[in-house]
Amino acid sequence: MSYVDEVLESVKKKNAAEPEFIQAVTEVLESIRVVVDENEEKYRKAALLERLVEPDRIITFRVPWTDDNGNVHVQRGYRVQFNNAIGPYKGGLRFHPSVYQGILKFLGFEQVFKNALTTLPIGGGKGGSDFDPHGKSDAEVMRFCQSFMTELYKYIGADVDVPAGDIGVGGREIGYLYGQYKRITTAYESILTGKGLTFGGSLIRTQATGYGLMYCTEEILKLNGKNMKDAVCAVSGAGNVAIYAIEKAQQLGAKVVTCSDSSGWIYDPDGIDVAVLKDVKEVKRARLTEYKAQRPNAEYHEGKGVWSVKCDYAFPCATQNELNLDDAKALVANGCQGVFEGANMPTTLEATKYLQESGLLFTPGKASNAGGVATSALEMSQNSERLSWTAEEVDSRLKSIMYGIADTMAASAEKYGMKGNYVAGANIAGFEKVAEAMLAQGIY
Ligand code: NDP
Ligand code: 2IT
Repeated sequence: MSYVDEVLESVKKKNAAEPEFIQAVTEVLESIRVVVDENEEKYRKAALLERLVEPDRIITFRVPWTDDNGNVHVQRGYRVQFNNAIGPYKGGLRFHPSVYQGILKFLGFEQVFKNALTTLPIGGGKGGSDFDPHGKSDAEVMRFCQSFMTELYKYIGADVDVPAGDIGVGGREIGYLYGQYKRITTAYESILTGKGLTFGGSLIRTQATGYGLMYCTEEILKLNGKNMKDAVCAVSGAGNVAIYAIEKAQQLGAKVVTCSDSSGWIYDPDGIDVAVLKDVKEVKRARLTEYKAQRPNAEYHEGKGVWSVKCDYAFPCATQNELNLDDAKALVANGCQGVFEGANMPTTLEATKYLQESGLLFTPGKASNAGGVATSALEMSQNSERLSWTAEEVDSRLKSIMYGIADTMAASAEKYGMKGNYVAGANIAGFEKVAEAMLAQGIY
């Protein structure tokens, strides 16, 4: 049996209750097969793949918090420190009721390769909790964040592990978490990114994932003789990534006609009004029915449906496995020419395969959404030199990092005879860097 198949089999056996982790590992190992086959003896001797698929450590802890009525609740908190071969662990915190160890292991694993692709010195990690911020008051969210950090602070550090936001964790949560770290330790350190602009945050970090997705897409389209001008786009999600993806797509001349949240979705034939969307989601923290109320021409539908709309390009920006085989078939039938992932692993393995075989352009989240973590690393740089850069400076660095990622994955795919297969290109390029660093540092 090949080395890849042996390790995959063992991962499936050992992690049977963690389907998302198995899915992420399968995608990566399948697409680095060519490189592994070429180096089988060297990698086997160092048990490189076995070490790559096992997190350095997983920390889990109890997070008790009190609601506004005085009732005590207990949540689970986690930090998965996956791999620090190329830099301190770096990756977001997710607060969502679906969070369990398997979700955070898949996200941490993806983060290792994503962070390698940014070219910046950051390793991979992820954390979070099954806490649901929806419908909670600011005071409840604050008490939860304080309790979460009271345990997490022991395991993080500016040169050790630097968390940031993800689903359910934005500027408000990062502020409360940072305040508690400072209160416990008295130290003013760069232990979180995505901080507010008045206390060490970086300009453009809020926009970075969505903007970066569009910069990466621009470059991939350019390599294929296409562009965003007048393209009709479908975006899912209505959170941090989706909002700024829509904003940048419109700046590039496209028309984005959809967005969604966990209750329903919007079709706005005139193009999504970003100012209204920001007011609904960032200020009021309301549902998309509120968007419809402010935009009478738009349609609101309950449930899922974004991928049924006719579009040139699609950008899944909500959550994992939100675009399945049926959705992929609908996109292809409607003439869609490209799917560019803003979320982490939003497309199922079979949908990805179908889209690629149907000749669509397809970029994996670990490449196309790397702008967020890249700008987090730029925030760390600014904190280290105790300076803040202008928005233009950060944006121009973000742009060149994203163009670079697009070019790197295109070149890697081509080098291994898989021209246009950006999934393979991204996984191979990320893997090669991490593998070299791990081999150089001995067995650990
Ligand atoms: P937010 O919490 O800001 O927004 C998430 C959006 O997706 C919301 O509209 C939410 O709807 C929707 N959503 C979440 N879970 C589900 C679900 N199970 N079913 C349907 N809709 C859902 O998160 P982000 O925008 O930050 O993250 C979105 C994706 O991008 C995630 O995959 C994340 O890992 C990834 N990502 C984020 C980065 C960042 O910097 N923030 C960087 C790189 C990737 P509702 O509010 O109703 O729950
Ligand atoms: O998935 C991701 O890359 C993020 N949620 C951002 C992580 C970070 O450290 O900025």
